[in-house]
Amino acid sequence: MQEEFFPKIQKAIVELDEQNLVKLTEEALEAGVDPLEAIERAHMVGIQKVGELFEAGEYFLPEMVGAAIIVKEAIIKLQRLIPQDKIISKGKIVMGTVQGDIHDIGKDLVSMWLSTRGIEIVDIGVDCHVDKFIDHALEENADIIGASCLLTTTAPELKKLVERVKERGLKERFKVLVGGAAVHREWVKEIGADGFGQDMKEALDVASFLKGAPGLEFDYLAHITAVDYWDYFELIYQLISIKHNHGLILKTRCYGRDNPSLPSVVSLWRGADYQEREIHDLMGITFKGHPNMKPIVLWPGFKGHPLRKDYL
Ligand code: B12
Repeated sequence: MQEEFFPKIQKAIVELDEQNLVKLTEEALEAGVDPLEAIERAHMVGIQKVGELFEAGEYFLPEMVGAAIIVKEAIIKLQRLIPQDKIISKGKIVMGTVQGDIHDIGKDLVSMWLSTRGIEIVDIGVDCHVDKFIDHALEENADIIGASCLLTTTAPELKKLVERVKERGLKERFKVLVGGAAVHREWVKEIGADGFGQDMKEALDVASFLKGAPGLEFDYLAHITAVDYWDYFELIYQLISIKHNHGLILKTRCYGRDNPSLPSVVSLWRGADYQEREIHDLMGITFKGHPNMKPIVLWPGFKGHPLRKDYL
């Protein structure tokens, strides 16, 4: 089973066993593991575990540096294997890590994820002054500024960035998207940033959700459908911009068969209301934040979800 590779890869990262990491990653790919899934479920979890050990005082800086190096290398190799989606061609994001912070694995992963969706990335690196973000966004004629921040001590830089964008009279010109371990959703609202990404998928959601970003403006959700791949469910959203006459297919996955769930998009597109309810009936996926998740095609008391592979 492909699943077996994930804990083994995580263990190799925690043990800083580079040779084994390379070997297991190669074996996983040969066994048909999707590169993006490997990154999300093995490499990212492995490096988080190293962080937990560091926090618990069991690992020290050299271990964290060692783990970061081998994970970055593995991710770079995997990244080359991910097909680039050319459906969107108009979005451009300037992406960097805030001043005082040199963590770049998360920033690079989010960039990679967005670029697989056709969004153009301008990477300005780490330890970036707020004006560097803005100057590059202007020079590159970007639509979005993306800032990563992992340290609580540097989190005020994000607030500064949002304020500086306003001060320079560019609030309407750029959307500001923030993320990283030091950032929390509630706080993001408070500082007035336009979007927040907890992880790669959310970053994609947020970016796509930025219906207002010049050049994107996906104002119409044509339909949502779901496919049961047994190991995961794939959700497919077909978005259209009536204004620009372009379209985008957004795909995301959710794992676990007991209680799979995803955020609802009803607050963005009213049309998602019935469609999410239908998917809930037929696939048993719950949409968090849906205003009324009651059955739509099945009758009360109906057992199971008829479009699932395990439905008999
Ligand atoms: C690897 C690592 C390092 C490496 C970084 C190497 C590199 N090239 O990035 C090294 C060893 C250099 C390092 C140094 C330090 N680190 Co460090 N590090 C980590 C560790 C273990 C993993 C970070 C990581 O790469 N995670 C994997 C990625 C994929 O996750 P992520 O960054 O969160 O990104 C995801 C999301 O947050 C989101 N995202 C991220 N950015 C963005 C941006 C946008 C726009 C969006 C939408 C989304 C988004 O999407 C990503 C994918 O899902 C974390 C532990 C942890 N749990 O985070 C500590 C951690 C962040 N480090 C910590 C500390 C304290 C330090 C040091 C101060 C240690 C020291 N005493 O010197 C220094 C600081 C150096 C500096 N000035 O920046 C603390 C921070 C504590 C805090 N609350 O402030 C942590 C949490 C460890 C801990 N538990 O104590 N570190």
